[in-house]
Parts: sequence; C-alpha cells; structure tokens
Amino acid sequence: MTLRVLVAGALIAVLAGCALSIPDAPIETPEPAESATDFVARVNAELSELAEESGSAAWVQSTYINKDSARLAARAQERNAAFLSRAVAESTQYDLAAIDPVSARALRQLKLGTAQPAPDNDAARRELAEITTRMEGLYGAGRYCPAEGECRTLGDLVAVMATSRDYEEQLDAWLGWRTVAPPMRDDYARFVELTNAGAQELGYGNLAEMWQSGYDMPAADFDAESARLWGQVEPLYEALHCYVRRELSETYGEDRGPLYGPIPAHLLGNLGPQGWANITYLVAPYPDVESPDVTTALQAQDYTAVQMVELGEDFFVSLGMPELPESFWALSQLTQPRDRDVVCHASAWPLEGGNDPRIKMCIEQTGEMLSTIYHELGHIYYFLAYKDQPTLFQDGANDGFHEGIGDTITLSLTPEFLAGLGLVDEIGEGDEALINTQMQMALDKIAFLPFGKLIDEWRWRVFTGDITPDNYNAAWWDLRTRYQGVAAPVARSERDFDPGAKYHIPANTPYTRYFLAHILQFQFQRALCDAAGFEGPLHACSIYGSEAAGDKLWAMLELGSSQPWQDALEAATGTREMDASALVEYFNPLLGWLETQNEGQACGW
Ligand code: X8Z
Ligand code: ZN
Repeated sequence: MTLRVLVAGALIAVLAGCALSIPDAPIETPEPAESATDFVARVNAELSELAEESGSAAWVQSTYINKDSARLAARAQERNAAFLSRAVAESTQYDLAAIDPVSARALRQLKLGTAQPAPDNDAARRELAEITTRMEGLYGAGRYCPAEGECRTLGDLVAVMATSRDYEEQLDAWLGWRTVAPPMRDDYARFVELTNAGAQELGYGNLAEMWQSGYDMPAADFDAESARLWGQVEPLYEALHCYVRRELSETYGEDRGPLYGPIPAHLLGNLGPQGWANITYLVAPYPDVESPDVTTALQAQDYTAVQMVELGEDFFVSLGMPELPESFWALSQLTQPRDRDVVCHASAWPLEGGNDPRIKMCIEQTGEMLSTIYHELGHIYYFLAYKDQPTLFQDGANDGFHEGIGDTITLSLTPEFLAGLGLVDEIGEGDEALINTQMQMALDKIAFLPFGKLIDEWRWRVFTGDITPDNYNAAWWDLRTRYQGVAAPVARSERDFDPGAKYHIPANTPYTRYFLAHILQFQFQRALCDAAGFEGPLHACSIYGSEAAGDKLWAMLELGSSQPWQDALEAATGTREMDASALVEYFNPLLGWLETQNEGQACGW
C-alpha cells in the first residue's frame, strides 16, 4: 500500500502508481483546450472521488488481511495508477513556467503523488499492485513459528524485546521475527525494477531521484542536505552510544556486551532497529533517583485504549483545536482484533479527504504506545487543518513536517505535565532527576537518528543500482554498523532479507521523513514555546493549554503543501532552514553529562 495512505498525505491510494512517456525535448504543442486551472480543478475532483473507493479498499486490506481484501485493494491501486498515468501525461501539455504558480505547484505535486510509480501498462500495474499487497500481507500476517512451541506474532516478539533481559531469549525473538522477511526478497527485487521503470517514464533517473525531488530543492542537493543535518547530530549520538555500550557491557558481561566496536543489535530493547527507550532502566544514570515510568502508571491505573487516545485529544483541544469527530471514535481501529490478521503498525488515514480521519493501531498499556498515539494524532490534526485545501495540496509542507507534529507534542510531556495527569508519581527534583529524564528522551529521540538516516540511504542505493539483490543484506548491515554502531548478533547472509523485517520496506514508506521529523520537532517546539511565552530551558517547556502556540501551529498545518516548506517553516519559526540547533539546545544538560562520563573512554566503533 502507498506511503500516503499510511502516514500522511490525503492523496491516499489514489496515487498508488503512475507512469507516462515524457519526450526528451520540449515540443511545440497547440494551445491546450482546457485551461491549466480548469485541468487542475478537474484532477482534484477526480482524485478525491477515486480516493473514496481506494481508501476504503486499502483500509479493509490492512484491517482484514485475507485473499479477497488483498485482491480488491490491488485492483483499486491499479485503477489509481492508471488514472495517475493519464493525468500526468495530460499535464505535460502545460508549460509550468508559463501558467499561474498555484496550478504549476499543483501539477508538480501530481507528478510526485506516489512513492511507487508503475509503468504505464496494465500488466505492469497489475504485477506491481499484487507485489505490494503481497509484501504488506506477509508483514502483517507474519509469525515466528519455532521448531518447537507455538507460533508467535509481531506483538508477542515486541513484548519479549521490551521486557526480557535474557540474552538468549532476546536473540531468539530477534532472529525469529526476521524469518518473516526472506519470502519478500524476490518480490522486493522485482518491485525495484518495476518502480524504477515507472519513475523513468515520469522523467526521473530512478526512484531515488523521484523521492529526493519532494523537498522544494534540486533532487541532487538533497543527499547533501540530509548529510548536513546528520553531521549536526552525530556527536550527540556517538556520546550516547559510548555510554550505553558501557552500561550494556556491565549488564551482559564483556563477552556478550563488548566494550569496543558495535553493540549487538538485539540488546537494545527493540525488535526494530530504532528506539532504545525500553532499556531505560538498564542504563539510567541515577538508578536511585526518580525517572518517569508511564508504562507502570498506565498499567496500574488500567488505562483503556480509548482513554489513552482521549489523553492525546485533550492536548490538541487545549491548544484551541477541534475535538475529534464522532466517526473517528466509531471507525478507528484502536486495539488488535482477536479473530483476524491486521497490520498492527500504527498509521493515520485521511479518508474522505480528511472528513473521515481514522487511526489504526494495536494499542497496549505502554508509554511507547502513548507517544505513538500523540504521533498519530499529529497526522490526524494535520488532515483536519488542511482538509479544505484542494486535494493536491492535502499533504504536509514536506513529509518530515507531517511526521513531526505529534512528536512535537510529546516534547511537552514533561515530568511535571505527566504528574498533573497522574502518570508520574513523584517529580524528581534537581540535576540527577533531570539527567535521568533526558536520558530517557535521548534513548528514544537521539538513538533513532542514525537509523532514520540510513534506511533510505540503503533504498536510494538500491534504486540507483549501487546495491543489487546479491548484496542487499550485506549492504544493510554495512550501513547499520557505519551509522548506528550496531552489529548483527550472529552471521547473516544473502539468504536473509533483514530490511524486509522493518515495516517500511514491505510497505514502501519512505523513511527520511522520520529523520527530518526528529530534527524539525525541536525547531517547532522552540517556536511554539516562544509563542506560548515560556521562559526557561527548552526541555522544561510544555505548551499545554496555550492557544497562542496552537494558533501558530494550526496556521502552519492549514497550509498543507500549498507553499514550499521553506515558507511554511519561516512563518512558523522565522528560519528557512531545517536545523538541529534546537535539538542540541534541548539536550544540552545531557550532552554535558555524557562528555564527563565518556572522558578517557575509547568511544566510536
Ligand atoms: O512508522 C512510524 C509511525 C507511523 S507513521 C508509527 N514511525 C516510524 C517507525 O515506527 O519506524 C514513527 C517513528 C518512526
Ligand atoms: Zn507517522
């Protein structure tokens, strides 16, 4: 299924694929029969009409995984792809430099309206739609069935990783989940061929170039732009890595938790390769001083999924934003159904152009899930804010903005704020409590950064042909070691397909958006705290209840993608650049502490 259905844009499955043949050189064309504005208006109307059906088909595919729902979703995807090919082909009759700028922007968005462009022929569209629905089904219905014992689902294995500190048990879960991925390998290789061909028909060199074209800057500059941002945060990550590696070595012993070199990937509390928040209590700087423990509080108070989502809604409402519509509560999937396979990976859906917004989650009583609820509601409030924009502008200013809104709200969940909700018993006072809290945040937000960066570096190189099926897995582990300083705990080979064990690979959701979001959210927070009149260190700010901050945020959200992101960012924050200085400012206390801890240590890997 498309990225846009899953996480952000309102173009949803309508834009599941596209293609056309673009002539090499401009040719003289007669004056178009339809004006550019009329053409754009017609495309907007047809897109929103098509999205109703394909949105529902995709929703059913993800919430009732079976042969029939896959077939129906694949057919809807094919129809969208055919429409998109036709619309993009027709749009080439307009000279973007000569038509009004709003129509020109809309036509550029149209061309970027899918993450998985299909070549413009029925057979290729069908093959691609079948491959993508199959890969997502394999992930969603994935089970680890050991030689002895019962099969286990993704949720079962995530729970093991989050709570177990038994080396072998974690290794078994880590390896077990990776057994779902090898069957996707051939499909993925074919997927790359088809979508690259689709991107080429659209005039891009390959799908990497197409993905990199979505940032209101030349595609060729985007790699350097993301490298620049990584350079700003890399020292923080290295300092965190150095400290965590030492703590793990103490827990597991030097033979299993080495003091030098990469950290074994299965010791970080997460099945996926990103956040490390689940090992907070193993690495807490001051174990005898209070650290927020939202999971225990949610369990002790037996919070329901609905109550957890209500907490999230309440925050947005406190900023002056609307309550969630009744249909959200009636039609969202909040918990895992017992009787069927679903895709549990959390997502937000702009059905009916944002008039029927829903989330799809399998909520459990954990702090991590509560953060994900805020994340998803960030998407939902974006949908609500831009739903009156034309369909082609119903999207984030860039995809990092969309991913960063709910995360920005999580920065306001300070210990004081959580204590007000009754989710933290005692607010620790003083520097030691602050360092504990900052460590917990860093294990989530800083540990994520290199993974957020590398996953698309892998895909970009796959799409350019630099990484081929013969070295999919080896190249994956090279990048994981280079960026994250983690290593596979046992030898891996090209019979494995470890990238496929991460949801966004079979679902083909571009990932740089999360890397950008992890930087942008601190920029947004700094601007919103200013608007709220907060004075004090950034890490202590909560914007809860500030309508001034809410107005500022809403003004950015309601623009959708109608303006270049640089303009949206400038209006909200006063700067036109994505910049990690707010992140560095937020973590300043921890960084100072880590530097002292790491003095004289051999850091790096
Ligand atoms: O996929 C997500 C969201 C849905 S857009 C739950 N995230 C990434 C992940 O889980 O890998 C949020 C953070 C990174
Ligand atoms: Zn998201």
